[in-house]
Order: sequence, then C-alpha cells, then structure tokens
Amino acid sequence: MQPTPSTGEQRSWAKATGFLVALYLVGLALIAGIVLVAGGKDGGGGSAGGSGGGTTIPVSLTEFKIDGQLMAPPGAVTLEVTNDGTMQHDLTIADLGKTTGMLQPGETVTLDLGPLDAGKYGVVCTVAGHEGSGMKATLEVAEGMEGMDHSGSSSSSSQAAAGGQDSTSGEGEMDYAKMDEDMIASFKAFPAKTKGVGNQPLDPTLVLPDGTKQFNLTAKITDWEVEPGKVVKAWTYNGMVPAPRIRLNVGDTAEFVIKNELPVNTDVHWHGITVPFDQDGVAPITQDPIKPGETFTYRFTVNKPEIGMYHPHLHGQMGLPNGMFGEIQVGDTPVVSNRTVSGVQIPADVKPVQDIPMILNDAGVIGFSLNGKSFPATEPIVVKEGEWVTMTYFNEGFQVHPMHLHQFPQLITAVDGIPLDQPYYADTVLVGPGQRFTVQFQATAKGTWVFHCHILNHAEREDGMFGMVTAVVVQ
Ligand SMILES: [Cu+2]
Repeated sequence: MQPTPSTGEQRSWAKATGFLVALYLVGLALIAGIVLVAGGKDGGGGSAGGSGGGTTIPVSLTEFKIDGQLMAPPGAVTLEVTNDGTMQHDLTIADLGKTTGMLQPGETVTLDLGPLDAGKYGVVCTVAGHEGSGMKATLEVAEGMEGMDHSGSSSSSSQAAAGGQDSTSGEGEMDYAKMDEDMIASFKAFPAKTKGVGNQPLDPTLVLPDGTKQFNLTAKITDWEVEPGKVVKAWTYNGMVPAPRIRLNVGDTAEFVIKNELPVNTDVHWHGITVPFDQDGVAPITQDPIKPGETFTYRFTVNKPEIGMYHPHLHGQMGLPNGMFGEIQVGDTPVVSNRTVSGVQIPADVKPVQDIPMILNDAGVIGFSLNGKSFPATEPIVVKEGEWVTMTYFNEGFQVHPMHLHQFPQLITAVDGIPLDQPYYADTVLVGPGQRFTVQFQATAKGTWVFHCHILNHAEREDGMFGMVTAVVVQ
C-alpha cells in the first residue's frame, strides 16, 4: 500500500504539499483500519469498546468438520468461512436464514450474521449427508464472551502457522499424545457390535403356480446404527442397509412387489440386469413414479448369469447414499481355476468357502462404509488358512475407492458381472461409482490382515480409524 508519486512532477511545491496531504490521509485511513480490525478480532471488548465493533470468527470447513471458536458476545457477528476441504461445502444457520451458498475447495467468504441476541444457533453444512457425518456445530452467543481469542481456532494450516506468535493460549494446537491414544483405542474397538445386519438373503414370499418367484420389498425410512452409538435415519428396503441380497437362477421369472412408504415418489432400477424396457425402473420414462403409499410390481425373466445391484433411479442422489442399495445376482459367481495367471498356477480344485458382497458407500447419512457399517462396526472376513474367498465390490457411492487388501493378491475375475478372458492380479482394486469388481483370493497366511480403502481420509480421522476399514482374519 505504498503511495506512488505521480511521474516526474515533484518539482512543484504545490504538488509536494499535495503529496504530503495525501500521505497524511493515507496514514489516517491506515490507523482507522487497524482500529477496525482490532475491534473485530477482540469482539469489541477492548478499551476502544464503543459502537459497532462486533466479532469476526474464522471458520474452517473440512470433511467432515466445522472448526472454529463459535462463541461471541451479543452484537454484530461475522464469520470468515473457508472451505479447507477437498469437496464442496456450505455453512448454513437455518435459525437466522443465513448461508454462505456452496463453496468450492479453497474458497473463502465473509458471512455477516448481523446483530445477534444471546442464544445458541445451529450451524451445519447442508450438502446431503455431511451434517450426519459430523459437519454440525453450535454458535453460542452469550454475555461474558468478550475478549474471546478467535485467532488460533481454525485448523487451517495458514491459521496454524500464523498462530505461532500466539502460543501462550495453546488453543488449536495438535495434541499429538491424545491423537496417539485415540488412534490405538479405535483399533481395539474392532469388531464392534451394532444393531442391524444388511445383505440378508431375500427369500420369495411365494411361488406362483407357473413357478414365478415373488419377492416383497418395502421402501421406508428406518433407524440404522452405522457405527457404535451413531444411529441415523436410513432410507432402506425392508429396514436394512445394504438391502436384502437377491439371488436368482438363470431362467427364473421373478416378481418384485415394491411398497413405497417413503415421503417421496420412487422406482427401482435393476442396475446391470437385462430386463424389458418397461421394467428398467426409470420413472417417468419407463413407468409412472410409485407414489407414497402405493405398490408397484416388476416382473422379468433372467436368461444369463449377471451381477447387478438395485436402487431407486428417481431421487437416486438422495436415496442411494442414505441406504437404498442392494445386490441382485443371477447364477453363480465366476471362479477362476485350473489355469495360470501371471505365472501363478491356480489349482483345479478352487472351492471358495465364502462369497462376500462388499458394498461401498461414501455419502448421505450412511457415509464412508462397507456393507452399511463404518469401522469398527464393519464385519471382519474370518477364514481358515488356505481357504479361498470370492468377493464382489459394488460401488453405490459418489467417489472412487481403491480397495487394498494386505498380503493376499486379489485376482480380478469379472468386471460388472462379466467374466474376464484375462483375469489379472492386483493388491489394490479401484472401484468407481456404479462398478462391480469380482475378485477371488486365497488366505495363505495366518493373521489379522487389514483391508481398507486407500484414500486414507475414507479410513482414518484424527481421532482414529473409521469408515472403509475391515480385516481378513485368518485362523
Ligand atoms: Cu474410499
């Protein structure tokens, strides 16, 4: 903010005087600016006190936290909101009708809340599922909050660096010992018991005289314990996440009677399963929406082996992440045997002892999860040494997930249910939204082998492991 003298005309005394006056004015403005800034930082609690000071609070949004010293005395409050995360977020205070609108990663906006009375105001990110994943906080306005130091409160790196001079308070600094303690404790909690198990086999309710298998599915909102003590309002089929597992034989004719107990219209799309056009479940194109309280029956015959998944197409961005997803498979899971892959001889007698659906999600109220549960509530895969397992990943989330199994190479045998002519080995399998990867592996060594998504903030928080983590326990 250095005043630049206008070019080459300083010889005139009149000009020089003008320059001095300008300098003086700039100085005054600077002092006024400093007073304003100080007033802002200290909540008007300094001796400058007077009118209109107000409180400015830096707030940092990340996955999935709202960080900041959200406390202020009654009066004007301004939030300086920065999206320090890797995806879009907003900050909304519904009580005040105030929102930042959607912020891109790295974006900062100033949100003027106006003069506030004493009270508590709920602060959330309104992106679907983010509040449920932890992006909620409370702004507390009360007498006695004067002189709050908001400067070191944000966890953003720039704030932390700038906070160096402020080290007397110690606030906002990492407590590494506590982090170590929490991390170790998070491992010890595995496997944790929670209420509800998803992926349970769906048996036909009845078999019609012509052999048609009839299944019943009810779409409804149910309490679901995602991790120990964290119960969410999940959107479900038959009250479980993932939805019931449907297995059909090649040649079967099946009817699915769908009852809609949701507050919105719905449909069911059979993703990856070959069906007639009017059974594809894409309202309003292939059918009318199934209204709340209504029932609709799908009917189709399956003529070849397929590995698919079912979910609503209508309001899919809301229904899926919140829990409406399940496996539907026709025929047997492909198994590779009696051949060589990358120089490894696969025996002729491969007989998998388990065939595991591994359904991935990363959004909505369910959040980062394996089969509808977040670590430590995820289920371990327990096998004996030497046994083979087949497993199919289904990505029903919004992001890619590189699924890394320690120790045992995964032999990818089918993609989207289609068997590969050239199966291949990988220790990390990248599964994109909508994809299915079928793998097999042999548990050749005893131990508790960790198995997790390798985007590490899908598996770990400062306070420990969570989300997309489980283990293969070989006995
Ligand atoms: Cu992931």
